[in-house]
Amino acid sequence: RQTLKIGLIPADGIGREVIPAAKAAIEALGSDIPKPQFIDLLAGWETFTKTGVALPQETVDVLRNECDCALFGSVSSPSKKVTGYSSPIVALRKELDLYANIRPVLSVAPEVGQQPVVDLIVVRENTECLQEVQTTTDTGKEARATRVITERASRRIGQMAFELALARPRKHLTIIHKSNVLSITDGLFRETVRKVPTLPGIDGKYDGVTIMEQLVDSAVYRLFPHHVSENRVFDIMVAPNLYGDILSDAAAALVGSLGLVPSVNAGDNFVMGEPVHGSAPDIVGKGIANPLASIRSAALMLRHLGYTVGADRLDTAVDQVIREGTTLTPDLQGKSSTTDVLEAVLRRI
Ligand code: NAD
Ligand code: K
Ligand code: MN
Repeated sequence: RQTLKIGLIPADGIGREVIPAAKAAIEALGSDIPKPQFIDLLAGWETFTKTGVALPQETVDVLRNECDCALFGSVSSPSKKVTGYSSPIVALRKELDLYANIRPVLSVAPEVGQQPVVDLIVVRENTECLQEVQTTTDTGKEARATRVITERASRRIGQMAFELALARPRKHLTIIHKSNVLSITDGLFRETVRKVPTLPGIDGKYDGVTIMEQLVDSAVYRLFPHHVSENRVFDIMVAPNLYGDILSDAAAALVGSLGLVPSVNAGDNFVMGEPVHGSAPDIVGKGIANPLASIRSAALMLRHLGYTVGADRLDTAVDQVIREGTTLTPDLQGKSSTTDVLEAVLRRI
C-alpha cells in the first residue's frame, strides 16, 4: 500500500471533538504507516434531522469501495422511537459485516514494565441479538423484542475469541451467557462457542486455551474484585451483543473512565475503530472530552491492519500521558482540555 484510505465518521456529540484528535495522532506517525488519506463521511442523528436518513447510502458505498478502514465517533440516538430513524452504527456493523466488536480494557501500570492491574478484552458479537417490533392490540400498545442467536454468528465470534485468547499470555477464555434462563438462545451461543476447538481444520490449535463460563449477572459482579484472589478472573470474555455492550461499560469503570476504552468493529475484510463511549451530551461543546479512547481506537485499527510500529507509537504515547498524570481531562480528575491532551500525546509520538 502507498496510501491508507481512512473513512472518518465523527457522527454526533463529542464524536466530533475526539475523532479529529485521532486523525491528528495518525497524521503524526509519518512514514511508520502508508500516507494516510482521510475521507469525511456523514452519519448520525444530525444527519437524520437534516436529510431524513441516519446512514446515507453514499457513506456505505464509499466505505465499501474506497476505504481501507474507518474511524467512527458516536451517535446521539434518541431514547424515544422516532419514525424512520434507526441507529447508523448498528446498521453499519451489519452492512459491512463487522461481526466482532473487540474492546480491550487496560489500565496503565504506574511504572514501565509493570503488569497492569486491569487487562481484559470483551469480545462482543456485533451483528445480531435483539430485534424489536411494536404492534397495537385491542388492549393497547404491545412491544416485543426477538432475541436472535445463530450458530453461524456464534461460531465466527467464538473463533475470533479463541484466536485472541491464543495471542495472550494467559490464554483464558470466558463464555458469557445466561443459559439458566435463556436456555435456547444463550444455550446455542454457549454450545457453539464451546465446540469451536473441535471444528474441522482446527486440529488442536486451541488446546492451550482454558475455557470458563460465567452467567452474565455474576460476571458483572466478579468484574469488581472484592478480594485480591479475584483480581484477574477474566482474560478474554466472549458475549452475545447486548451483554457485551453492558459488560464493556462496566469494565470501563475499572480503569477510571469510559473515555479511555477503545474498540474495533472487525470483519473478515474491513475494520472500523470506535471509542466505546457514546456522544456524552452532558459535556458536549465544553472542549473537555477525553480523546484517548479514540486515539487508542486508531491504534487498534492500525494494529489490526498489521501496522504494529505505528500502533505501538500511539499506545506508548497515550500510556506516557496517563502515567505522567499532569495533562488529563476532568473525567480522570484532571484540569486539561481535549486539545491539551492531544498536544501532550502528539509531543510523545
Ligand atoms: P455516554 O458514553 O455518552 O456517556 C456516559 C458518561 O461518560 C457521561 O457522563 C459522559 O460525559 C462520560 N463520557 C463518555 N465518554 C467520555 C469521554 N470521551 N470523555 C469524558 N467523559 C466521557 O453514554 P450515555 O450518556 O448513556 O449516552 C449518550 C448518547 O450516546 C445516547 O444518545 C446514546 O444512544 C449514545 N451512544 C452511542 C454509542 C455509539 O455511538 N456507539 C454508544 C453509546 C451511547
Ligand atoms: K462510540
Ligand atoms: Mn455501549
